[in-house]
Amino acid sequence: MPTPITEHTVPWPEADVTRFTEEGLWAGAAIGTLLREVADRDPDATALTDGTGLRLTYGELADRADAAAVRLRGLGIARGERIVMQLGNSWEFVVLLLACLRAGVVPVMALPAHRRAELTYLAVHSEAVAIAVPDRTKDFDNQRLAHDLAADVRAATGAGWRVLVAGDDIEPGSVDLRSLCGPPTDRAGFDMPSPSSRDVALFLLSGGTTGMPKLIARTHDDYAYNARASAEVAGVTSESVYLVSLPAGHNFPLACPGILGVLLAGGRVVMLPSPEPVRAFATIAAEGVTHTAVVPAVAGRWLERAAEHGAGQLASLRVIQVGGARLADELAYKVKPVLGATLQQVFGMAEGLLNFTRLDDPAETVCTTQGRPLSPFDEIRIVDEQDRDLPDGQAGLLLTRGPYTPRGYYRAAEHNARSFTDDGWFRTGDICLRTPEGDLVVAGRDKDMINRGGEKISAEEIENLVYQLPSVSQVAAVAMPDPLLGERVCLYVVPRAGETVTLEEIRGQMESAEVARFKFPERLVVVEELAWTKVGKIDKKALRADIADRLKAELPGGV
Ligand code: J2J
Repeated sequence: MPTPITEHTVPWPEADVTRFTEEGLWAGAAIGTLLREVADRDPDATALTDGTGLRLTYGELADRADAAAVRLRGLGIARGERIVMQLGNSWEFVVLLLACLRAGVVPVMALPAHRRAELTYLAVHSEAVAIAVPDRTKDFDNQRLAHDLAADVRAATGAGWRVLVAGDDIEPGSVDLRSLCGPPTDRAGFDMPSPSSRDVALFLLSGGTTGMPKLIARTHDDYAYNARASAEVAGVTSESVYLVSLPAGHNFPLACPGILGVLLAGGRVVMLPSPEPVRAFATIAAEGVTHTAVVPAVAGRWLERAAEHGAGQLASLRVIQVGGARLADELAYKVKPVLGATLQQVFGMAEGLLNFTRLDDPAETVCTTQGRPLSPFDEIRIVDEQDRDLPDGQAGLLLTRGPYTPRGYYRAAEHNARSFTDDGWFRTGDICLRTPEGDLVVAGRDKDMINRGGEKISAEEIENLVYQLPSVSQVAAVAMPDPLLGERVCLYVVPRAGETVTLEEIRGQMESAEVARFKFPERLVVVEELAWTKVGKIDKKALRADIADRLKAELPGGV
């Protein structure tokens, strides 16, 4: 039997639980129960479409979720057990998610780009008993890989392993998700006990500065609040139509307000597999989309498309949220004039704290800051290296505590001692300053991570993989600036004496290690020695400056 989750989570202190509940932030109900209540109030309203003609009303969606919850139990997947979710942006994603939230089965939100290395780690670390995947994506056979993981997972956890597949090609031994998530076959009432509101609802993945992403256990209470409060600040109501085009398992499109916030408000969710502008614009026009969320790199592509072909298709779009990485002020100023929608900057993290610019903020605030905390109960400190508070206007390390920021990562006591202060403040690793109006500006980062267009890559993870090459003596992974994605992975390598190292070789190594492709380094700088700081650490700041200089010099007219 997998270990109960509670053995490895860090709960909020009881005094906070009481305060958040008494203040009405925490609803004291499971998310699945809250969604059932929304559905019962207006069962005929449309809840979910996917641009291909599928349309589910709230009644149909809730009935399917209930039926799927019972079917999960029928498969032997019990309350509190974990299931790795790696579905694309499809209706099955939503139904299975709601089924889990109803049954108390805990999804672990993998990303579509994850491959064997990440999926094995997630399954083993969470002691998952099942995985949900599409049959395939483009040229990749997700179903095959899901089955191939079985032996490793069983060996590590001793648990069973079910493979749930969405698609046309269901192999023997796979569970067909379309029928699992299909309409109920009998009218018998739903008989499953509701999970406790303080139970873990799902696991999100941390942006990652360590070897592998940490798991973040979000409870029903805190995550429902996260979603509902985000819906309010984004102006989402039952009239809203929200387009999901980022990977749906990411916190941003999942609950900020995302799928859950929009459904809890009685609005409509539209699932689209990718944010590619031609199809996204057509879907916005066809579905009357009012709200959506993108990363800065996508905002840039949408701005280009609209500048060339006009924004006529975006007439219904009222709010475009942009977050996940720093949006350049120049791009921010173009959003409203070119796309016609109000920009809302979102500076968030799967660990909790969310900052939003407000819809009625002056243009300067919207375009030059990353907003302010969502909740009046969010606490923020900006401190120096010794944890001393800094005055407004001065950049420092951002610490936070609050009603939807858990007090520790899952199963990571040692790491928690570094990432959280003794009194429960989370060290975000972001360097921010606060304006006199209370808005935050993200000025940098004090964590060893590369933010590739919103995809977070741990430098340590890449370095560990590269060290497996015998020709490598020393390696450092750093962010190099990129006009499209903001940052890409650049490697500095010192080869062993007499050896050579090439980028192809390194990428080949990553390929055979079966890690997600977005982590593959895109530039190699071979050096005789690395820069070191006075305390004997690799000087990544100097390396980042070095690659930025090299890139500048390569530009036409560069020095
Ligand atoms: C600068 N850096 C940002 C921003 C995130 C909403 C939006 C984003 C995320 C997310 C999220 C940034 N400007 N606007 O979960 O719900 C960087 C910071 C932060 C890290 C968190 C959400 N928005 N970042 O990106 O967990 O460095 O969450 O600490 O993936 O992304 O990454 P992640």
